[in-house]
Amino acid sequence: MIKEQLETIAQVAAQAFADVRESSELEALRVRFLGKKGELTAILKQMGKLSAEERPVIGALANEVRASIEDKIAAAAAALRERQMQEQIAQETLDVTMPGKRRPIGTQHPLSLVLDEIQDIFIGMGFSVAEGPEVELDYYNFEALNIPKNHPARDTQDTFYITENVLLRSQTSPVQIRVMEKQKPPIRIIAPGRVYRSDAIDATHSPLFHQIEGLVVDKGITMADLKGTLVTFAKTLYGQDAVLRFRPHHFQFTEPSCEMDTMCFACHGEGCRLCKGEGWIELLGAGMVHPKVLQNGGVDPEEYSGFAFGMGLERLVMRRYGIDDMRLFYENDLRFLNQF
Ligand code: 2U9
Repeated sequence: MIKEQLETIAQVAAQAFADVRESSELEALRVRFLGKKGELTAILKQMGKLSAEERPVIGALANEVRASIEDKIAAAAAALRERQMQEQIAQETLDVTMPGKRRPIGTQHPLSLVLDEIQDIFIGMGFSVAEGPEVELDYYNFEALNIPKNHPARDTQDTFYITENVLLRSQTSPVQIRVMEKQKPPIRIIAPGRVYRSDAIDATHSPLFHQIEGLVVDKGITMADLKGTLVTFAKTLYGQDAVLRFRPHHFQFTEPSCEMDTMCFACHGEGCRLCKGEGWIELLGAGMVHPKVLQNGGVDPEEYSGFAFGMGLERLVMRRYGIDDMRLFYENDLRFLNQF
């Protein structure tokens, strides 16, 4: 009777271990046959009822069945491990012939591209880059620049006022005033950055745009230094064959003042759509720093002189790449940005 039970268990076990798919399944089978309440364990508990001559025979058979079940457990465990490893290898197999997943990499924004180029040119001429607050005091943005309260020049650039005396800077010139206050001449800096004017946004106007201004203050600085520096800048940016001219102009914070134009690269002065028929394209404004402005910066105009300049970055970049709508710079349309 026990003998048949043992043989049955051996067959059932052989069947059961044939297609073990999961280690949890294997553990369940081990418990089912060899566990405390296992089927083989249950039979072994009946050994006590056997006769003295039967016990060794059944005992040997029982050990055989146990050993065969343990072998099957070990074999099934090894098979499970092997299969899991194969699955893992299959999963991790890297088919090096597969084309790589091209990670979309960012590009430099066109404004940053040209700003870096312009900064490198001036750094190459010994300038350093100065920065300052975009939320500025009315004093630094206007009064220190010889634009007193209720001066008409204030209206030309309608300003974002936060309070009576706090505003969003409408040009980066306040940075230069702050530098003059802190640093004695010689001073040779450029001040790039965001500026704000409450213009309605359209293809050529934006309430936020970027400027690069510059300032040189030292003993004996003349208009010749201004022209030499700005011609060198323009010819480095646009090529040695760029044709440039200076036109008299007026700014509150420089005297004398001028604007510098380059001959239109498209029509070579004939006049076309790009230069609005002028034949010339305005690049920047400049001038000798007004003595009052030097004083406001704590610099003695009797001992020192200086020149300053300013340019709008967006306009330069639009001309460089033939972009006719400055809103493209701010709308983050990847179809536009990925071209750079
Ligand atoms: C100090 C003294 C003088 C900065 C200057 C310009 C001329 C100029 C325009 C360029 C295009 C503004 O964005 S724009 O419309 N700026 O033409 N800016 S001179 O003069 C200074 C600045 C600081 C202490």
